[in-house]
Amino acid sequence: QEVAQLRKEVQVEKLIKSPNFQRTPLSLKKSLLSVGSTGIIAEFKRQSPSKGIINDKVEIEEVTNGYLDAKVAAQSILTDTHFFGGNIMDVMKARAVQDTTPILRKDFIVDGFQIVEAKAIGADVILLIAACLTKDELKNYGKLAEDLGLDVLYEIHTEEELDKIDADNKIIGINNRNLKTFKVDLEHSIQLASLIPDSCVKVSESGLNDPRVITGLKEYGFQGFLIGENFMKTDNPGEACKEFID
Ligand code: IGP
Repeated sequence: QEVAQLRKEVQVEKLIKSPNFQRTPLSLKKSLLSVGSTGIIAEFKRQSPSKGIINDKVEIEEVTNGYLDAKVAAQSILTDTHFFGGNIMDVMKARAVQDTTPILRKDFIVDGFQIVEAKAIGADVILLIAACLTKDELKNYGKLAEDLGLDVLYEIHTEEELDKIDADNKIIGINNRNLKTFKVDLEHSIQLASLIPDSCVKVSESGLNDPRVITGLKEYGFQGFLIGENFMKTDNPGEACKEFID
């Protein structure tokens, strides 16, 4: 155990020396509040546990350029390999292409190391999933990210999960997909929206496949919309994204 701890410390030493670690991260909150158009967070997702392979042809660089061309508010990139076929290189490659639009490192964060790593690979934002973390972990990881200058997207799916977060001035994402059953229900966004304090920025996540749904969700105060599959299932995700941005 001591060896493992030591190894981790050595790795952290290395991470903080990477050039991206010196860079000032971009703010997701600012981006969502300032885009004059629909605040789309467009995701790069090769595969998922519910759908299998979604797209194994497109490259991260071309998708990044396409999303930027569509004027997204932010990019989301899955770095989980086991379920989503992603990796941290995808974030590094996207960062090498653009430094104007926030990048969310999308992963199951269960260790502070992953947060330091997120900064080192050039991400601006991390995801903290309330279903996977205790109240203390949410607080401590949130604080660590904040200290590093990273924004946090707190993801919830139920009212109990919302209660685990000190929900003031936060970016809160409501996942319409149940992570255990994979069932998508937009009612999650609609019902939980009213319970989230006005000081927060509200993001609706998953299963969004029609611009009219987005128009509807704006009525409930949503300012961010996280969309993956609907774009990634096409040959040209950036082009598909344009239809959602007015
Ligand atoms: C995107 P969709 O249905 O548009 O592809 O969903 C995003 O919301 C989804 O990938 C997601 C996710 C997550 C993946 C939301 N929260 C947590 C892994 C872990």
